[in-house]
Amino acid sequence: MNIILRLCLGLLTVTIVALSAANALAARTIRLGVVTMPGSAQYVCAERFQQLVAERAGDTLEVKLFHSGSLGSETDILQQVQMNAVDMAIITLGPFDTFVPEVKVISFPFLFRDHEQVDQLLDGPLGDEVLTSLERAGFKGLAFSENGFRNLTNNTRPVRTVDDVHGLKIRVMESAMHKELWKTLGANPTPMAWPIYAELQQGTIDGQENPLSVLWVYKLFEVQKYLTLTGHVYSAHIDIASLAWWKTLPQAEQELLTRAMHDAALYQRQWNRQNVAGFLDQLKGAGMQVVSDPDLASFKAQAEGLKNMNLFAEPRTRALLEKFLEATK
Ligand code: EAX
Repeated sequence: MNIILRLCLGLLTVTIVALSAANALAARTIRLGVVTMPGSAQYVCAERFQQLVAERAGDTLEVKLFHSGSLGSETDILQQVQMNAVDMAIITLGPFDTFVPEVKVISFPFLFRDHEQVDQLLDGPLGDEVLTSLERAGFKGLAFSENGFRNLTNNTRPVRTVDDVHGLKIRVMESAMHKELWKTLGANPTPMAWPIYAELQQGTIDGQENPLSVLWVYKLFEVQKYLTLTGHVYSAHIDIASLAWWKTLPQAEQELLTRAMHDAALYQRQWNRQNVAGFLDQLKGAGMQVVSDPDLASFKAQAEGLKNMNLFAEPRTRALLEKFLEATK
């Protein structure tokens, strides 16, 4: 054989061997989306998950994080997960209710007594029932991490009783349940995607409601004067995968990812809870005026009305609400 041809064949063989070795070594990329930025509650969970997957399967799987609105709003991310343009996501529970109505039950106002009760129910059969229900919309539900208990802030007046809410323009998540809740409490709610700093600054809205970590991380204390510790809704995140994508994974990978997300969620909930008191001190230090003991009975009495609204009329939603109300009695 001609020497040149032989050299060429040799080179080709070396290239093919090198390419297939590289292929075997290259980890497959999992695309995971959160709407919020580094340091936020969603991101802390995502980052921990990324770390755990690297430790446990770093030579086969690699998690790439998309954050800070780079994929659009939480509703946009959910749509991308449905279509498997994104593989996984950590999303605040609110926007899920337009995809699967019964998930809103977890956000029912004043449902949970404390974190212990949250963990007991969400990590038990009722939580599993919610995770499974997501499959109807093309999501594989893996675990619950959290935003935390939500509190009201506004620029108009200190809110001490539900009467003080009257007429306030409050931004709510893209969720039917949150909109209805604030209407019932007497506010004028406007659904808007996250983030909302500019709208608060410009005065398009008077207030908003979110857990303390969000007020701190997104510097909302710069554009909001009054904070009331209402704790009106426990705001979970649901940590999901695209069901279509999930079904293509070998069982061992499904198990590894489920465990990693579960561990990340437990870690993140502890992180969130340990930091609540610190965030409150920092918000006070930054000049927010805090009403720490509002008349919650007045809020609860009015929020009760939600139970009998159309929001919960759909049979599966009704049945799940009854179960959660019974379990938290
Ligand atoms: O974490 O849109 C919201 O109010 C959410 O709480 C947001 O994810 C901030």
